[in-house]
Amino acid sequence: MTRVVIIGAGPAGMTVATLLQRADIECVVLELRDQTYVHDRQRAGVLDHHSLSVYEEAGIAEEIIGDTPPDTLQEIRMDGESYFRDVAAVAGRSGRSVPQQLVVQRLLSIYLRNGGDIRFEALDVAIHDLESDQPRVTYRDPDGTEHELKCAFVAGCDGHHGVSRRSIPEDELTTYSFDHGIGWYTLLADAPAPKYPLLGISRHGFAAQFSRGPKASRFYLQYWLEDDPREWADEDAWNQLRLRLDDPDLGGVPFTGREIVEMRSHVVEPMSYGRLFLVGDAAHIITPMAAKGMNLAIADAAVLARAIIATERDGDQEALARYSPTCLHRTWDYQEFSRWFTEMMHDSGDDSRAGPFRRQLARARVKRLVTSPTALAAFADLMVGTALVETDSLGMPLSANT
Ligand code: FAS
Repeated sequence: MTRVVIIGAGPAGMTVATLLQRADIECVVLELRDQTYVHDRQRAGVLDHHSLSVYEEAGIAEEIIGDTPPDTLQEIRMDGESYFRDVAAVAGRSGRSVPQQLVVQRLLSIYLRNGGDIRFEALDVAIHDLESDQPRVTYRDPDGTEHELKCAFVAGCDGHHGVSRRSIPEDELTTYSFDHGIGWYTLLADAPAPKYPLLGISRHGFAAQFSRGPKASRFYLQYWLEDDPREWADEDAWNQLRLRLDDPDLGGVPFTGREIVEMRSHVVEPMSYGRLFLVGDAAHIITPMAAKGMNLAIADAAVLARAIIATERDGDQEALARYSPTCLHRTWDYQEFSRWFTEMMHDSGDDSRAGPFRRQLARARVKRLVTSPTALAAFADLMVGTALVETDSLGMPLSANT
């Protein structure tokens, strides 16, 4: 019998599937969309050090990373000045700028190469009998044939709009959400990648430029929610990028991708119900400011895979009971960091919302970050990716600082 049904083939789903496959635990992945969609969907762009260690432990890091060099410096541009921070050197470890679609493509190819079972275009997925020790998952394939899978565990890796979280009775969940009141207009272009990840603070608002491979860049432009940047002419968007990144020669090529990301944060507790475990965006949404979305999904996936392996191999039920508190400990740590970073980078530019006093506070934070080694060390530790803190089933860190 299939031991684990995994719903969703994003970074969370494909990480759980690949780790369980390498432990010979039989699993099936059900994905709503077709293979091309999953293969080509562009989102995040950074694997932090902890995510790399998850793939190293599984012996697949080389294939996931490919020839991407370690991340080193980051550049902040403010008032015509450039500040470089070598977060990798300060933290003594580094991440890699591997685009999310490459991470998913490579996990998929490892999983399929080793005979993994994945069913694309699985429609109307529904989860049943979650309180029993043998939940069932039903779905329909594109020609209408109904299917039912019995299993021991369900991994809900189907993102924020998936079916898994909605399968849990509402009164069993506590939902936390926060609206940052801003959005990012994200733009892809075949514009040469910046030498280092670039963040721009200006009176016109925040902007950023990240590599998406040697010949492509992903740009982020802050916008206010009453505006719709999709109505902007490309040249207006380029003008804003030139102004905010302080680079008059930038761009002028057509954009190849446009998306808006409204900055909302969202966490549900607990991240498990009966035999269903919520993983990644199915349980939490985080602003892309600190590039933690994909990395939280991979961290959850690793904790769940380890717990299922411990249960299946050693009958250790405790591991699964610690899944939700351990992942929530990390989620709230990164939510706090992302809010701190989002506030600093957005309030220090245009003060039309935060007001002049908060603008000065945010600028003081930037100046502390680029002048105080202690502040930079604390920032680098979180930015590069902290080691996982295991907690007990009540959420208390098992190795709290004494
Ligand atoms: P995903 O959403 O990636 O994957 C869920 C999968 O489940 C999808 O393949 C979906 O098709 C499938 N699915 C959904 N419903 C289903 C159902 N009912 N049945 C079966 N399958 C179902 N993070 C960053 O750090 N930097 C960024 O630049 C960045 N940009 C982003 C841009 C956008 C537009 C979005 C939405 C997110 C972005 N993120 C970014 C965050 C992103 O990286 C997520 O955190 C990451 O994709 C989470 O991975 P998963 O939890 O696997 O969910």
